[in-house]
Amino acid sequence: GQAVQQGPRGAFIVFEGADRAGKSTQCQMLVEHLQASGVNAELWRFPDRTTAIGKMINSYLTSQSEIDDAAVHLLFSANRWEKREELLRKLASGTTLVVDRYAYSGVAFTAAKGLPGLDRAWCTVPDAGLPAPDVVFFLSLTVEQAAARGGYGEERYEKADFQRKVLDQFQALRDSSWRMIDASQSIEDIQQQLREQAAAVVARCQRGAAPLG
Ligand code: DGP
Ligand code: NA
Ligand code: NA
Repeated sequence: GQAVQQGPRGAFIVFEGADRAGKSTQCQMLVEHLQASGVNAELWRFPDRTTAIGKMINSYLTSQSEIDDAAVHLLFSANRWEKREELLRKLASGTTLVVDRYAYSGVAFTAAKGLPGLDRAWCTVPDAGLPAPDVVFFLSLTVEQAAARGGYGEERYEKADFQRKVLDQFQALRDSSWRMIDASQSIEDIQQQLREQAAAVVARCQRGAAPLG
């Protein structure tokens, strides 16, 4: 149903970056900090592997299944669309959402494949109309720095050459909502910067920010 807003809405905070940049750790810490500060906040992530569509995505990422590249792109997007109403409802009811990846990953990871027809313009279309975040924290880390941290995991996209292409795609997607965070700093230093910037965004929403684009 239609989201009915009664008080100030929550902030829609997205984390983006290549694999191994530390997004999940920082998201978790930020949500716990917000909650401890009295902010009603929840941690979300995309892909959400718990839904029927998310289970197909999980099977693809762990190489238990092969799915056509265009088709899996649409599944990742559908996984965001299927959460749209709940996302809007939560924000309208005053809950701040800290979201580990969103549509920027959707475009970057498919466009990085460099397949004919699946360029950035094509990749962007299915996500058009999803709510735009208030802020995107981009955790910036080179492939060499990620490798120095112990490297990548076993999932489909976790290869240095591919991650380099993903980073190139992310560069092209950067917009005015992005805040670049140097992810080579210590966990504590990164978290401190995130807390300061997140507090400003949450305060802006509490004062009555513009509706979500
Ligand atoms: P994560 O659970 O955040 O580690 O993400 C799993 C992997 O899926 C990771 O390599 C990033 C990639 N990914 C996240 N969102 C999308 C998307 O919308 N499309 C594609 N193609 N890949 C995505
Ligand atoms: Na990953
Ligand atoms: Na994800």
